[in-house]
Amino acid sequence: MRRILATTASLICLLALAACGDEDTPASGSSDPVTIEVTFSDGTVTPQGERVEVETGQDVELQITADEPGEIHVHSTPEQELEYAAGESTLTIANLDAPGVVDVESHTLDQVIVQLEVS
Ligand SMILES: [Cu+2]
Repeated sequence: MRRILATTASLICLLALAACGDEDTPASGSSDPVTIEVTFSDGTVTPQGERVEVETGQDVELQITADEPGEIHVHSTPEQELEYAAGESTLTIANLDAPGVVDVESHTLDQVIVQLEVS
């Protein structure tokens, strides 16, 4: 009887492990960052105001291509200002710890690049 119970337990364990590795990543910051490609060119930015879903504690990586250097303003709490150079660079937005909508803006262009829906 005991042996059967033990076998059942390890079977459940295996199933749980398999399910875990599938899709649901924990929101503990150990998940991969969300990557967003951002292009600055001729005074405009792409994307513009696009909504992107992010989990609490998950980092966002902005892969920037720019024709001029500039600064990105992240309306998180506290706010973050991130500078980028002309050419290609990667900026990381971290510490998205509170649920809500966080605007990511270029004040140079006065445009909203993305809105992060942190949940
Ligand atoms: Cu701003």
